[in-house]
Amino acid sequence: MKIHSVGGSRYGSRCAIQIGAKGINVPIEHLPVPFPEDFRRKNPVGLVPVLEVDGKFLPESQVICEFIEDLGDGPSLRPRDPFLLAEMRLLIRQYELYCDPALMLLYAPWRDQPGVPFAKALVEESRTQFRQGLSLLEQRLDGGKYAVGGTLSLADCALMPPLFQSTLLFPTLGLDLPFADMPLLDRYFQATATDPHVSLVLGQMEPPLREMFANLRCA
Ligand SMILES: N[C@@H](CCC(=O)N[C@@H](CS)C(=O)NCC(=O)O)C(=O)O
Repeated sequence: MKIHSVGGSRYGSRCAIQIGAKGINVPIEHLPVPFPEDFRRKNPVGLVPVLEVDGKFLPESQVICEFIEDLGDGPSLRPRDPFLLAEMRLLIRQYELYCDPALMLLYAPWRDQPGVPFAKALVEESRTQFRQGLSLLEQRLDGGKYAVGGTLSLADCALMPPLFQSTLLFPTLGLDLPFADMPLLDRYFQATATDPHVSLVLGQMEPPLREMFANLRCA
């Protein structure tokens, strides 16, 4: 079993935190960018991460994470309490539905035309939408170190990589950190970033992201 990903990926990093926390041996191989021509045979959508297991390919980071949990090896990253489990899934879903599209607003055109400066209005719109999504998370967090239940869960695996990415992205474009004025989210981010499994993966994300963001400019 192995995972195909790419350096700095906020989605691949979900699986990386989970794998580290469970102490299991699932190698994560980074593809060159652009991806090899035959990659779409593994995932027709053309996105990483993809889990390769027994010659079969499973895309979508959250599906991969849930599959790895279902295998049952290592400590569980899902709360036992049904309500906390639902809370964990809600935070992940709220992030995906209401926060991540704001980042895609920026990344999608840039992917087609790398190096082209972002329009200032687009950057501001992206940050505004991102903050609107984050305010939903702010309303649900309980002020604890981790997102739910006082221990590391799949919610932290999903939330921490993009929050970290946003702390590098928006300042690079001359804008303030997107959640500095959201006390629970800011405290959550600072506290969970000290978890050793999270901190290791954020540290691995940083160099490729800094390299990618070095070319971002705002027109
Ligand atoms: N919903 C997907 C999103 C995956 C995704 O957007 N992956 C990015 C890397 S962070 C990617 O593969 N980008 C390559 C491209 O857009 O060409 C998941 O959760 O796995």
